[in-house]
Amino acid sequence: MTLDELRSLYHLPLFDLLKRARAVHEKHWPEPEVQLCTLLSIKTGGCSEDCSYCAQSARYDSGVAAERLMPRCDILERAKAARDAGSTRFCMGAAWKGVKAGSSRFDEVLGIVREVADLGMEVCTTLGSLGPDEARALKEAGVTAYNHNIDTSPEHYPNIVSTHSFQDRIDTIRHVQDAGMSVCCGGILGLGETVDDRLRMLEVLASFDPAPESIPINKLMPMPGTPMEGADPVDTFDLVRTIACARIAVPGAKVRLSAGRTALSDEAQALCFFAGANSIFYGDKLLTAANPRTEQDLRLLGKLGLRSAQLEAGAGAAAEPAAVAAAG
Ligand code: SAM
Ligand code: DTB
Ligand code: SF4
Repeated sequence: MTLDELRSLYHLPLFDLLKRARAVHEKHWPEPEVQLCTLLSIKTGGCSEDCSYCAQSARYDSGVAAERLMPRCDILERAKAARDAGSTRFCMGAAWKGVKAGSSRFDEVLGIVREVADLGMEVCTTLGSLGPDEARALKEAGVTAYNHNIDTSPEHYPNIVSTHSFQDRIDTIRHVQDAGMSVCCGGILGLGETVDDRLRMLEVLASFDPAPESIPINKLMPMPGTPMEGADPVDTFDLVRTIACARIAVPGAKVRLSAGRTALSDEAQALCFFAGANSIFYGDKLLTAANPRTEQDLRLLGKLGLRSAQLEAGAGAAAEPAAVAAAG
């Protein structure tokens, strides 16, 4: 889908855009289901990169302390709790520029992935940049999806990050695809970008081959001490329009309403689901920031008549996850 096509969609009267997005959504996602993914920061803070929105960069005085890699048994306990609470996907994040095959920390992560994969959820990791060897090793250990966002347009990216390039992000995504993992790739709204930047980001995502399996759309959570601390909040209708365009541009992707839900009312989130969002981060914490409480999310899904998506056959490695229905 081209930038011009995306522009003409984005600027439709809101209800016309929603009608178009809804038709695509119903064709590709006929079930009233929302995927629940749990995030865990397995290595927090102290990151060498300077992403201007991120509390985990060592360059900003955000109050997030640099920690070591979490012990394997603690991670497993959290993964089991996530599964028992109804998550079908467990995503482990590390505040690293990237990982290197042969390093002891990468070997440790591979061991952790093997054990989490045995729990029967989809396993996602987000560890920064990867080369082909690292991507193959993660795939072999049982990672089903790798999250690596492009975050904004190629044009705006250098205004946000100076320690790596947009092309570096694309190279990692290529290695993930070549290794046979699904790509989870999206971005953040609220970084001082224009509407065209958002649409350029979607144009790039829509051009991926294979298409991204999931597209997280984050609404900036302005973190104290970061350069984005005082950024203007994203207008909810802009968020909804962007989600609707993502749904139309990449019909088969799960569109994840990601960071920033604590600042959205139930009604705003309902509009996002209507526009095509069908996945959320589920659990009281994202990486360092707050997320709605699980009971609150189950209550909202129940009120909307949505239910948690179950694992597709073969998506997880082993046992069936504990089945949960969204609370009514
Ligand atoms: N270090 C890895 C990387 O950069 O890919 C993984 C972790 S990084 C925190 C994952 C994503 O979280 C970022 O690409 C960004 O989209 C999102 N993110 C980080 N801080 C955020 C914030 N303050 N508000 C909204 N989204 C944020
Ligand atoms: C993504 O797109 N959003 C998640 C996940 N991928 C790793 C992270 C959100 C982070 C929000 C800010 C924080 O917790 O520090
Ligand atoms: Fe590091 Fe990722 Fe945060 Fe950038 S977004 S500072 S790479 S943890």
